Amino acid sequence: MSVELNPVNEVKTDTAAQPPIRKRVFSGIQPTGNIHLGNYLGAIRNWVAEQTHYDNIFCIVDLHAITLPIDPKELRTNTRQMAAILLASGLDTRHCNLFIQSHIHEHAEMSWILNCFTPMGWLNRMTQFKTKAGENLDSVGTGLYCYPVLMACDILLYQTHYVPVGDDQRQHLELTRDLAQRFNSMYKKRVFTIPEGQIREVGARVMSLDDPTKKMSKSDPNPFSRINLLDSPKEIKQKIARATTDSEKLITFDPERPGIYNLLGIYQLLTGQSQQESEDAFAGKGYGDFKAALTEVVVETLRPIQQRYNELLSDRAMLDNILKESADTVRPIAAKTLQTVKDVIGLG
Ligand code: ATP
Ligand code: LTN
Repeated sequence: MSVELNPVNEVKTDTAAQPPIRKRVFSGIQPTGNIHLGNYLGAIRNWVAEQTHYDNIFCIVDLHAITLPIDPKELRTNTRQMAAILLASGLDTRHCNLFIQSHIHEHAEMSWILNCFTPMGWLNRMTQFKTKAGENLDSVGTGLYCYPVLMACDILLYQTHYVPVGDDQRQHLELTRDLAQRFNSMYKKRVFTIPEGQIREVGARVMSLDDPTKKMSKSDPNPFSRINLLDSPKEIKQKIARATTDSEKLITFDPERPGIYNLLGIYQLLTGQSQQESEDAFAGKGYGDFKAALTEVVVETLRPIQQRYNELLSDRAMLDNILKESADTVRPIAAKTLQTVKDVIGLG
């Protein structure tokens, strides 16, 4: 029996305005706290903007979050907070599904299976592992090493077509595609859909405010390196005021000047202007004017998100219900793919 390319078609009922079968999108985000403007511009905002175009599945990847030490209480809190932030940013569960990874046990089970099919050489090449393990190569858990395989399982379980992520996930996506192709060709069946990354050119790499040669990151120990989505207007003002620039005066997109390039990029993305329009807005002006304008744009973008976030978090039962409904909706897709994999390799 050959396996269908896209075994479970639709999660949501299509409306008349949409083509009958939409392509499936899957993406994930770790509930590790400190969610920042890079996550918003590189990932979340794109998920929201395109949520009506696709059959979307978004996942809060708590199994990934335990690949580095994390306090249990903090993990549980972060997971709900992440759900609230995503919904407050505009994800609408009438158009997409949003669930917690550990609520669908197929992810962990598939992960064991695909670990057995992943050459160590492939994982040895993963740069994120090297960065995150740092000096602790002998003491980090093997989960951190196998992290990309779990990510591949997330994607492949749902027969995903597109994976919208930031630039830092490029290598993990390649591994996912390689793994799917290898498995399909080993068993001469199209068990997995081969996914494609959706990495937007603009916003895919928002840089750190204090060191604009590094990406803005949740795990950077310096809080002044990022603007968190839940920062107060005062914190935003302070962080932008301290952001690294240079001694030149022009407010232009000059890649040789990474500080202003990054800040102007954030301004451009949040205002929806072209590069030229953003440069024109500050012609003849200095950093003071520019930073004040950027502060205002960031504060005004985050204000409604923060307001809605607080409302959502105050109704924990409703939030849990949304997450459960989504998990119940998508679980059969994952179960079907896992069963196919087990059948093909002879388990059971
Ligand atoms: P960490 O830096 O601690 O690994 P993170 O900030 O990369 O965490 P994730 O949960 O791993 O956060 O990423 C969530 C999404 O945000 C992913 O799609 C990722 O590609 C994107 N993303 C993360 N950082 C940036 C950034 N600086 N610019 C653009 N997109 C980003
Ligand atoms: N590794 C990703 C998070 C992630 C993900 C996924 C993204 C886990 N599973 C599946 C896309 C699809 C990260 O750290 N940003």
